[in-house]
Amino acid sequence: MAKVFIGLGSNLLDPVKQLTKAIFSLSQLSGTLVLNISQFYGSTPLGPSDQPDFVNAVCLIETTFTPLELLRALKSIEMEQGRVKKRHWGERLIDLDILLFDDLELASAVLTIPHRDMIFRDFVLIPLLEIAPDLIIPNKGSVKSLVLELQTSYLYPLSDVSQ
Ligand code: ROI
Repeated sequence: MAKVFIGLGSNLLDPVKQLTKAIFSLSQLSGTLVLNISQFYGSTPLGPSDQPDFVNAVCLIETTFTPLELLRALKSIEMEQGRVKKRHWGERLIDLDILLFDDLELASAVLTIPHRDMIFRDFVLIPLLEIAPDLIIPNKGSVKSLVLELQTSYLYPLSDVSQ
């Protein structure tokens, strides 16, 4: 069984519902257990600012899938939920990213682990710190130090999300 951290994000059609639905779908995957879920955070968009705020979270699963099998499973959850990519760095119904897969380091055309941009993103690092305060990211350092290095954070308590 591999321990895998997954980043979740949505900024369309009731984002809280989209994240909740995606986490339920993860729990229904064969050979997969959802072990932990961070709080849901409101987050101003990285990318074009004329789009709704995001809701972001991170969850920890345990799975018998290989990285590529899991990637395929995440893509099919996104498709089932109706993921539509409107524009580059634009709004999305549900986005599921493999952040870390055990201590694996992998760089292929379709999948890079650890996730390439995770170390710069408050909406990944802060939820990750919440559920894995002592985590070390292969070749990138501790989540704690990466959070301290963040220049700015645009996360806010979910109760403030304007819908
Ligand atoms: N911005 C925020 N705040 N949260 C996201 O999950 C997110 N996802 C994206 C882009 C469009 C880059 N911006 C985001 O894919």
